[in-house]
Amino acid sequence: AKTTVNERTENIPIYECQRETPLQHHNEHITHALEILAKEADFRNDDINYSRALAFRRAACVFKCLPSRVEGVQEIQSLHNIGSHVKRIVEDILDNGYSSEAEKTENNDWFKTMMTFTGVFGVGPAIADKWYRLGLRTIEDLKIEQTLPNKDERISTGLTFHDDLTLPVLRSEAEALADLIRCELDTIDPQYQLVVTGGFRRGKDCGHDVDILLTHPVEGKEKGILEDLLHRLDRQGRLIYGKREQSTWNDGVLQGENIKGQYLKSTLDHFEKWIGIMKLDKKCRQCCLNYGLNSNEKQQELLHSSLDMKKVSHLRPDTMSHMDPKNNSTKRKCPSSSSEDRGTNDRTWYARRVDLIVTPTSQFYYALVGWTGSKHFNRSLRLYAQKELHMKLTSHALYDTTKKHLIPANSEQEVFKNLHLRYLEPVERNC
Ligand code: DGT
Ligand code: MG
Repeated sequence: AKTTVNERTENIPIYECQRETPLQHHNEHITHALEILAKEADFRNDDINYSRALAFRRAACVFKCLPSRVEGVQEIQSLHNIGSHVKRIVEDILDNGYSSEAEKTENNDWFKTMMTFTGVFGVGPAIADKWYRLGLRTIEDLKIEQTLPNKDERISTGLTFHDDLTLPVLRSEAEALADLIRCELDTIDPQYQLVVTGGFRRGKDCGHDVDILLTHPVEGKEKGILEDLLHRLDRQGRLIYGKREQSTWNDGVLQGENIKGQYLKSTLDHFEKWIGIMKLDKKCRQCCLNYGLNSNEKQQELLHSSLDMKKVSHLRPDTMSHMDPKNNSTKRKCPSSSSEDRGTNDRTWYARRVDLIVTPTSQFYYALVGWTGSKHFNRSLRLYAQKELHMKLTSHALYDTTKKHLIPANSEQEVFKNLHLRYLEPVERNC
């Protein structure tokens, strides 16, 4: 007999970090609407809307881990984190094929403009809203405005390379970039280690940036690596823009921060890092037939889907370091697309957003979990650690607030074990 979604999902655990959330799921028709509404609440940028955004995201996460497509509202009666508002939205989608509320939001002038403006490197909701109120609506408006408030060097660079930076970074580009950096590290000291984290590690095939974690097996030897590496990359003419932040970590940091305070909301950490824009050869851009990226139309769709780049990601895999691009027979060159050459015909490279994060080896596995994400998965881990274990988790460490000591980890599995959680592969952390 056919079991209902309800019967199969009664035991869905409360915390997202206790569930497997795959990249591809069965309820895109529902999560897409909820994520638009979450985004809209994010843009409103205050405490009430922070909670609203969270409620939409938590509901979306439940739908992402369901074993099949929801066909009737009765199927979701007993699920966690589905409030009356979300039920109304789901009902609307099931009755009409779409959510009128999400559609209205998507067509709203303010929302559309906020999406455009926050897509510029260096621009958050507060600045985007300020520009909207000045009557600005398009990237062109921003480029020609002589006295654009809050415009700094970062935003100027973001505007200059906006076309490049809204062209999703493909897995092949992340691999090429990692190879390039690994090559430099090897000449300095082959013991340096590098991992591509972020969405690529969770199996996405494209993203908005490349997140790279650097470490050295001897504690302390990681210091200075960033300066050396950046110097070498600069000499090769690879760097367009970047801001280097010094490490602000000390043993007091963890104990000092208010456990009920901002840290659940914030993704900020204390690692030495470089947040910047690099040049990457156009030829590194290879997409896969399998991923439906072979038509111009699909590429256009991808270009404009800044809200949810992972939609085109159908693949699995884990750490890039285990992937050999040469052996991957599904790879091929993308067909040339006018969109890919928007104003870049005269050059051989694209500007790509890159984050380089340096971690001491003793903090590496907590950093790896933190920088693999997803953001919502991290939030769930931290909330769970705090509420259920009276522990404080960050990208640096796990701190037992009762016993007042740090709990070390020598693998990602150990991070989960220390948290008394079943281990989840990176590809299962897509909530
Ligand atoms: P993407 O790049 O659009 O494909 O999506 P993600 O999932 O790679 O997101 P991204 O690049 O913003 O961040 C990667 C992960 O690293 C994400 O799960 C949260 C984490 N993260 C980002 N920025 C920070 C930060 O400043 N501090 C800490 N601790 N974590 C961060
Ligand atoms: Mg990323």
